[in-house]
Amino acid sequence: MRIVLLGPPGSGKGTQAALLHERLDLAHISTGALLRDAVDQQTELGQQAQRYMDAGNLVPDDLMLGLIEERLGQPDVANGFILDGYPRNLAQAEALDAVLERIGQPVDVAISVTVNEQEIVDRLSKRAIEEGRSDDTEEVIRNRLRVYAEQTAPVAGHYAARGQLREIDGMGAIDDVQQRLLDALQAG
Ligand code: B4P
Repeated sequence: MRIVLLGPPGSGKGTQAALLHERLDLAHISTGALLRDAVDQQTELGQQAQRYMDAGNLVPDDLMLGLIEERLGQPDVANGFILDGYPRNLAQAEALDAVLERIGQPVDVAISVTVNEQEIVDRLSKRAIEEGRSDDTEEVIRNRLRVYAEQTAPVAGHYAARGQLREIDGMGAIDDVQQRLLDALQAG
């Protein structure tokens, strides 16, 4: 199965994708995690991406396309995948369609995880204390939410137009959200 997970920062995409990866043995492709690795290793991509991430802005599409194409070329993708954090704007959604068509692995379903704004701020502020991620400060969280509303929210419409979008409630306990996700995947 090939799944796109959509949702604002803090909606639990990364958390849910990791659980789904264990349960269904699908490749978990998190562009945020790939970028953070590149920053840690100070690769050329990491050096270019860091300032965008630290400000809570999207990393330019051309850099992202190279990264996602390389990841989708790896052998574990043949078993299916969960895309967590990509696509994040309409141009990325169209670029992804083209890459997936080329490799014969089109998206089956897009799941949008919804949570209210106060919950997002609470979760990310908690993570800031626990993990110290440089983009979890209050000002940057606010910008990430703005970028999400302007650029990423319209991506849901891209999948809805093809009848591929399902929505789940991301509020409540992690296991409960996972169960809703599994139910949505089984809903056919
Ligand atoms: P991401 O790594 O995707 O960051 P995120 O949107 O905050 O989501 P994440 O998956 O980490 O958090 P989650 O909701 O699971 O991106 C970081 C940056 O990379 C972006 O701002 C951008 O600059 C760049 N980037 C990434 N992809 C890009 C792309 N395609 N194009 C351009 N730029 C890109 O979890 C948040 C917290 O909530 C966690 O601490 C978790 O433990 C907690 N949580 C989860 N579920 C919970 C629940 N049910 N109850 C309580 N807490 C919960």
